[in-house]
Amino acid sequence: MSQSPARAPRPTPRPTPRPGSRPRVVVIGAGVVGCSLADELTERGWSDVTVLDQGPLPAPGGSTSHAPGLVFRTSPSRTLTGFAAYTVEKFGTLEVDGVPCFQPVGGLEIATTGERWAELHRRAGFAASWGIRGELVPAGRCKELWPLLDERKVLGGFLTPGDGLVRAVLACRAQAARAERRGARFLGRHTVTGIERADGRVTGVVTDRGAFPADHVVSAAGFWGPVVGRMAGVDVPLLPLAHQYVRTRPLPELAGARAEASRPVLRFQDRDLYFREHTDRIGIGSYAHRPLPVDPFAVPSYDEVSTSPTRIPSVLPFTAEDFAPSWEDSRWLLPALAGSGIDEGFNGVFSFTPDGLPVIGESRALRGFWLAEAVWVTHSAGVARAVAEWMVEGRPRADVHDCDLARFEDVQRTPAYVADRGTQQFIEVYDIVHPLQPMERPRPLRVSPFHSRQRELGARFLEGGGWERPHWYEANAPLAEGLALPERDGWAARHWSPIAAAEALATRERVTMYDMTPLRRLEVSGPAAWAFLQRVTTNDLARGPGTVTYTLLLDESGGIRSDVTVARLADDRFQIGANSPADEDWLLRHAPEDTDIRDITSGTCCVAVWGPLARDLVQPLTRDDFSHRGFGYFRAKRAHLGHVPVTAMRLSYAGELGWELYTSADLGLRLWDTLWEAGQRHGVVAAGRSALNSLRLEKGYRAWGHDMTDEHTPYEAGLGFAVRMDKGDFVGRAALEKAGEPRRRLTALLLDDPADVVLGKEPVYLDGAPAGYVTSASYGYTLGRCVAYAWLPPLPAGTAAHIEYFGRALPATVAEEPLFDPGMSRIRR
Ligand code: FAD
Ligand code: THG
Repeated sequence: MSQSPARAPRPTPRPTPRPGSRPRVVVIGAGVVGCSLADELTERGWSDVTVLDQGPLPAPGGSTSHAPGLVFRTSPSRTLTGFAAYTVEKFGTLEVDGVPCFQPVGGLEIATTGERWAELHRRAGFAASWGIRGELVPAGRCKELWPLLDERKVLGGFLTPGDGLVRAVLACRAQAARAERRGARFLGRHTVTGIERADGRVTGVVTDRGAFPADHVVSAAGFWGPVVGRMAGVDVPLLPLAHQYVRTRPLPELAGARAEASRPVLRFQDRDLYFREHTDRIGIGSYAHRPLPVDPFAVPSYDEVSTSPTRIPSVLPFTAEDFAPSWEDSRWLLPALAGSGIDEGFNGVFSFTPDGLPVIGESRALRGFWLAEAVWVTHSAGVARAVAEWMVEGRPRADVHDCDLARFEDVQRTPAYVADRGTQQFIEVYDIVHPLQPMERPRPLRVSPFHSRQRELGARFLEGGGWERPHWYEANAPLAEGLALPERDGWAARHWSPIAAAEALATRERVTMYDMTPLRRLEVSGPAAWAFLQRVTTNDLARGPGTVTYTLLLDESGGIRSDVTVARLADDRFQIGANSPADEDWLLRHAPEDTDIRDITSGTCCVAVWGPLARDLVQPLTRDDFSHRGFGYFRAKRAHLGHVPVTAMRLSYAGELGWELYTSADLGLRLWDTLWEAGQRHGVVAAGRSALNSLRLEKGYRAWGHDMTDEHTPYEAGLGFAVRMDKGDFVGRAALEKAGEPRRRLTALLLDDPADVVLGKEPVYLDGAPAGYVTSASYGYTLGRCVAYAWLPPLPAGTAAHIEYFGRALPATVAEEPLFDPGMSRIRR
């Protein structure tokens, strides 16, 4: 793993109801997550832990009870890879009665198509980026590792020696025993039926065998999460689906095998299959069948099913017809199976979320109620450690924002959305997914008031946060004719068009309109609003109404929670330009009672007019002064543009002259049309996010969640200019005071060859050794080179590096920032 710097853990901010004593914790669920959590909590001194499960221990009948336990650590998500790496590290040290909980047999993913072979190169890149050892191996080596393979079908494989098999029930026992020695209790056959609360805080749980008072309750209920969530009044966005697993009859080829498994766990993603050994049999898991959703509210209890053939609640009867094509595919790859057959099979249930990631964190509506759900065995120990740190120290030490319960928009928590997206995640589990690939359903979900105009202009929409977001407009195709752009490879050309280059250049040369409606807007108001914002941000807000300030939200240990703009619209009213729903969550958790925080995104809209002719476009529409003197950089003003009252803010994520223009949603179309008409004589064009991403990277503007997270301090991220240590105290200040010289920096790289393009998350090598990873990247159309930002040790400009892209080493050079317009001559005029 890339090392995160040791930061001082922050003391838990929540008052425990019984001062002086250890918090009482109830964990619901004794699967691999609940058991791991009890171990992690008690290790941190929280020994008053009670783990309750409705089923009998140690195998109470959840997904853990039958998981075949394959662990592949490599993932596009750095967070998930970190969770898995810790699981392997931890379970590798555990055993029960001399039987190890982890078998380090290695992992092997094979390709049978050219597209998959390329994808394995990309996955090898993720592994290198996140610090996982792995190598691409030829078909012959795959055959050596798995002699049953038909070598002629295989193009090559990706071998990760540190992966392997977890004995999940054993890992539960080992961790439960350790937790019990530290004081934890594990009680089987206790069904939680209610969550008790007072004053917005959890106070305990009710079971069929009595009540258990608690200061913290963690739902580690696996796919029953929504059921427990409902008891607490918390929407848990996960969908349980059944997934097929079979064991073959003994194979003569494996006769005499003594170990339970000795060959790498095998993935055949081209047909949605995976394989492991069970001594002389093969276990086969399939995601190839139709989605089989399960209603968690209708799952029978342990006792109801204990006499049925399936015996445990998380197992449904095997539907052989669904497995038939997978059996054919398995025989195609492993011809020895022809002489065998399926001995037993089942449809096992586990959780899928709208984005395929776990759901962890504390509910804001019910403090002290935590979720640790939709977690694979693979990630279980890592998730448990993060949740334990969060509970005990106030925050996880590693970045977990992509797993945070607070990441979901309201529209992403409806049962219909969860069902659509959860099903799609099942279908896509092993698919090759492009970083820009939009969801297919439900679309369109959220549209801005300009949607009809955008469609008329041939907008190519991708999706983010449920919003339809134009990436470029086909109407601008003529502008792209004759542009000399390097040819792109098929992958980099996906969800991209040369039209984006034309839109970016139009922003630098003339004037363009961007739909910024999806940019999250919060209104913060009240008599204490200023003091509150001053305390939770890094920049000095001691400026009057009409000012806009770029600033950071830090956590107590100095990590960047977000970067936002704060517009002071009146003495006690502010508009925040934010990044994700987690920002609102963060502010609400810190705000005093009398400060009102409202998300106004949905009822409002925003068009940005950017480019050297922006003033020529806007000024004739209004009597308000839009001159440089009358409307300075990073200022805000109420104004009238034609018939439309707007809030105008002079700033630009594109790094050009211009304004963000906000109005209410009902007037949005009128605003768009007004600007469009006025812009005709200036050659205005609509421009999309593809162009904007390029422009912001040329200008060095960071994107939170990609370029920096709470693992990074402002100084490491190159955002020290937004921190005013002399402004008085603020959240994170004390930690920054102690921060030493940065040991790594967010570094701008320019690719040497103007024809090369990378997309993000690729490993960066210095002197041939992995040294960091790309956070975001785009071709810079003004610069004529690809710009890539990367986390690297501090390096002087001019240092040579290379970026690995699908196995190719692309030369790149550390560049001086900002790459474009360092004198700010284009913005401040
Ligand atoms: P569970 O093990 O389901 O535990 C939740 C517990 O909560 C249950 O024991 C349940 O009884 C209890 N509970 C629920 N409601 C209540 C209540 N009201 N009161 C008291 N107790 C309650 N993952 C991998 O990493 N690798 C694999 O190879 C793999 N293969 C899989 C194969 C199959 C066929 C299946 C079905 C899953 C597989 N998984 C795999 C996924 C993995 O099994 C699960 O994600 C994981 O076990 C979930 O662990 P958990 O502790 O969250 O949930
Ligand atoms: N517009 C508004 N709010 C936002 C964004 C936006 N909030 C979230 C996100 N985007 C914040 N990101 C940035 C990044 C850079 C700048 C603005 C928002 C920016 N920086 C200048 C610079 O770095 O030179 C100015 C900094 C300064 O003067 O302090 O403009 O797009 N409303």
